[in-house]
Amino acid sequence: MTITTRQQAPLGSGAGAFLADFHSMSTFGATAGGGVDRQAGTAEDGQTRNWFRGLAEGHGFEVRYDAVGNQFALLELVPGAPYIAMGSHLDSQPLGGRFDGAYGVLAAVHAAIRLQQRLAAGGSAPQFNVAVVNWFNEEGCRFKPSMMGSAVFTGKLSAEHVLETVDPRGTSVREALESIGTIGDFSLDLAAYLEIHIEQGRSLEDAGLTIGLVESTWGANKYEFTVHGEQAHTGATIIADRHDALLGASALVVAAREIADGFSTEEHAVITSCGEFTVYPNSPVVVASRVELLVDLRSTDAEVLAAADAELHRRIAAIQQSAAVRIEQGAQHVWGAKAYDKAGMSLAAECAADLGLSYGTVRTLAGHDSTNLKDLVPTIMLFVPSVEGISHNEKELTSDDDMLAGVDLLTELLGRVVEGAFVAVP
Ligand code: HGY
Ligand code: MN
Ligand code: MN
Repeated sequence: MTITTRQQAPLGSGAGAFLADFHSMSTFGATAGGGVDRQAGTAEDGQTRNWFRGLAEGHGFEVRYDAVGNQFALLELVPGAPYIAMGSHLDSQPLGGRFDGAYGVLAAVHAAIRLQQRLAAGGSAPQFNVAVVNWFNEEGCRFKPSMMGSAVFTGKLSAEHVLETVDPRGTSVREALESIGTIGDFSLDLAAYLEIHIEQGRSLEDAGLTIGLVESTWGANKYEFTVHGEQAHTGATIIADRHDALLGASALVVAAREIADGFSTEEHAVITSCGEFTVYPNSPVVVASRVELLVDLRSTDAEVLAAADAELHRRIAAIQQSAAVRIEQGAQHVWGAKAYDKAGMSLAAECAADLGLSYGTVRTLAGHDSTNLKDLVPTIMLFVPSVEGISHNEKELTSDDDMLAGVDLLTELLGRVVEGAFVAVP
């Protein structure tokens, strides 16, 4: 891996250590295609968590876990004071990229280490403690819903419900966390939250910017549907007698795309997809009895999203008739199009300007742990560019220079936040 220097942050500021750690971290669950596969609560997730624990403990942090496996690396600077937390997630999608989430956790711990070194060298007095958090199961692939650990932390889901949630093989979150030994009873007194993440889109790259200041989330509605049909012989059953669950489910997938095309305006796009689709019994000679699928709808505008959602439900009623199936709606996971803290964005902009980094405002299409945290405490969300916007893909890439610029910015921002520039000590 090559280490490049930039004018704003010459080597010696820990750039080499960051890149070496990023390289080491990326070996856990490494895939042949250059990505990682470490779904929440798997052995590979456990290995990455243990590695992160060793890194943090090696720098004098204390590592603790809460009831749903959120991992906290604590740097106590002011005994008894609340914490400024920074973090993201170390779990990945199946055949995911090396940067999604993991970059943010590593950037956060390096920012905290740099702050620790600055404070040891003298300077201003901190008013807060610092925690680096690896939130459990942000990705939501093995266990649904996504952003699970941060949802419990912010009171949106109960720990009991989450611990009983099972993966497709029937293993519960509790069993998975116990098997990797990362479950505890810690709770954190939190004052503010900072997160840095790769953009996972192409707007920063297209604009030639290094830093995105996230001004708001897109709204998202994710639905689990089960299409019920009746198992039959694919050859011997006449069409009129069929209740083909696969036909109904396919119509639903096509309807979702048509809704995205039909409801997007120049101002407010609608994005829909179906990323999970399971056919039963999935035999070449059997008309499907059941299909389980997950459809998501997203938009920047709450009214547009509501209109798209209403249309989806109209289409479902029509598909039930035309395909002679029954469509049942199960769990849903919804978050709103909501703004991040404006004062936090201004503070991050000041820091970026002082470091000579180019920046602009962006909205986040993807959900992040900060999507939950911002509803609990003042939150600042930052992006660095993704090459060609590729994400949830082994080819996901962010340049070394951009990663290092993000660590520099997070360090600067953390230093000011810990001095009281964002939130006051209660
Ligand atoms: O955007 C998502 O759906 C995921 O939670 N990151
Ligand atoms: Mn992520
Ligand atoms: Mn992701």
